[in-house]
Amino acid sequence: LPLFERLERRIVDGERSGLEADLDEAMTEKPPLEIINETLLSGMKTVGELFGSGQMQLPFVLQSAEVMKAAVAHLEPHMEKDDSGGKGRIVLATVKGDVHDIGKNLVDIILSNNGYEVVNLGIKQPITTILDAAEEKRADAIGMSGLLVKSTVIMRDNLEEMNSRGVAEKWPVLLGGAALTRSYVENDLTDIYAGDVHYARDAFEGLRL
Ligand code: B1M
Repeated sequence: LPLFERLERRIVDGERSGLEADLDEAMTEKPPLEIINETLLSGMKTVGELFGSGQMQLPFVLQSAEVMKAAVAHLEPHMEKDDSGGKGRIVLATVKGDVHDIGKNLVDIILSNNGYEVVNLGIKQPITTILDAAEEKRADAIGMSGLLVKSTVIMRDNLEEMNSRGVAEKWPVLLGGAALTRSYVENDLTDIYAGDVHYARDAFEGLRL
C-alpha cells in the first residue's frame, strides 16, 4: 500500500511494528498534525464504524487505540510549539464512568503546544475531583470530554453541580467528545449553568474557543 494508506491501515489493523518508520517518512511530506487529522483519525473512524456494526471485537478496538496513542506520542515532539503556558490554565478530564481519552489527550497536546497550561486529570473523573483540581490549580477554565451517550448525561449533572456550587463566575466550561452534539450543548446545557458553556467539535475548535 502507498504510505498514507498503509498508515491508516495500521490504525485499523492495530499493527504496531514498523509504525515509527512510516511516521518518520510521512513527516517528510506533511506536518504531524495533518498526519493525525487526515490519516490517523480517519483510521479511528473506520474502527468506530466496524465496532458499531459488530464487525470488530473490543480487544481489537483496544489494539487500534494503542497504535493510535503510540503514533501520536511519536509525532508530538515534532509539532510546532509555544509551550510557554502563559495564555491561561485549563483543567481537562474525561468524565466519570468514561475511559475514552484519545480525543481528550489530543486537546491537551493542541492547547499545550499553543501557549496554554493544561492540567490533565485523566479518565473517569468525578466532578468533585475536577472542581478540587480547578480550585487548587487556580484554573481559568474547565474542559470535559466524554464519548459515551451516558457521558452526555454526566456532563449535564456536572453542570448542575457546578451551578449549585455557585462557581459560574470562576470557570467557563468547554465540552467535547463524539457523543455530544452542538445542538444538545447549546439547547439543553447552556441553561443549566449560569457561566459560559461551549461545545467544541474538535481540538482546534477547542483551541479557538
Ligand atoms: Co469505545 N465506544 N467503548 N472504546 N470507542 C465508542 C465511543 C462507540 C461510539 C463505538 C461504537 O459503538 N461505534 C461506543 C459508544 C456508544 C454509546 O455510548 N452510545 C463505544 C462503546 C460502546 C464502548 C464500551 C462501552 C464497549 C464495551 O465495553 N462493551 C467501552 C466503554 C468503557 C467505558 O468508557 N466505561 C468502550 C471502550 C473502548 C476502548 C477502551 C476499547 C477504546 C478507548 C481507548 C482509549 O480511549 N484509551 C474505545 C475506542 C477507541 C472507541 C472508538 C472506536 C474511537 C474513539 C476515539 O478515540 N476516537 C469510538 C467510536 C467513535 O468515537 N465513533 C468508541 C478518536 C478521537 C480523537 O475522537 O474522542 O471523539 P474523539 O475526539 C475528537 C472530538 O470529539 C473532540 O476532539 C477530538 C478530535 O480533535 N473532543 C474534544 C473530544 N474531547 C474533547 C474535549 C474538548 C474539546 C474537543 O474540550 C474539553
